[in-house]
Amino acid sequence: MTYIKYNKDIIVRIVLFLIVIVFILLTVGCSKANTDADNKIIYQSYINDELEFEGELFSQKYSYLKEDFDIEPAAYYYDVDDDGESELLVSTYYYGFDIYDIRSGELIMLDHGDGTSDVCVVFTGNDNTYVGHSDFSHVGRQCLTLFKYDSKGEITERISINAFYEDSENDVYDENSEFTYNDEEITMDQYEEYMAMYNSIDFDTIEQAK
Ligand SMILES: [Ca+2]
Ligand SMILES: [Ca+2]
Repeated sequence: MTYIKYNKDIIVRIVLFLIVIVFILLTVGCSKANTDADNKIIYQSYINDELEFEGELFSQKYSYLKEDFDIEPAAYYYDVDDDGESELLVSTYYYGFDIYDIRSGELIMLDHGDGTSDVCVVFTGNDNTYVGHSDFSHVGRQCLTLFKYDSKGEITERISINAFYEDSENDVYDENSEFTYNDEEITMDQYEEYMAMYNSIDFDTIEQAK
């Protein structure tokens, strides 16, 4: 009898233990999903002009798109910092994207472009996602700096890949141009290899925020 009771006790304990484990897993899973959904509610409130960012409504901040270029602001969701939650990307047309994140329930700007020599776009490569700051539209140079953000908004990795060819008559680089990777000189082949490793994300394939 003692043996059977002992076994029953063990079985009851194992069942209780499994119930607790399943409960914890479900709670963690749900809270993760909720956080992303909660964040999207905040992003959507901003897009809908129900929430200000730094004292400005979405329609005010991006009104120049309609006024100057006759286009509506395009907004997207993408996990820029690989934390499993979407960030909000708003196209600024000329300077790439304004990238918003949520920190303790507050809308913050994670990163943004700063002129045509500092265009903010999202890149992927090496199984990572990066915020890229690029200058591809000026004569004599092709500059790209990639920043890897963590979930707290800290930069954990910086990669810079540059080509300089100011003396070029037809504005293309060749073997004699200057190439750098993280400020170290590299060859043209190495430059092209590094550039092939990282690609800007295709906005036709990612979730649009409406
Ligand atoms: Ca994220
Ligand atoms: Ca985030």
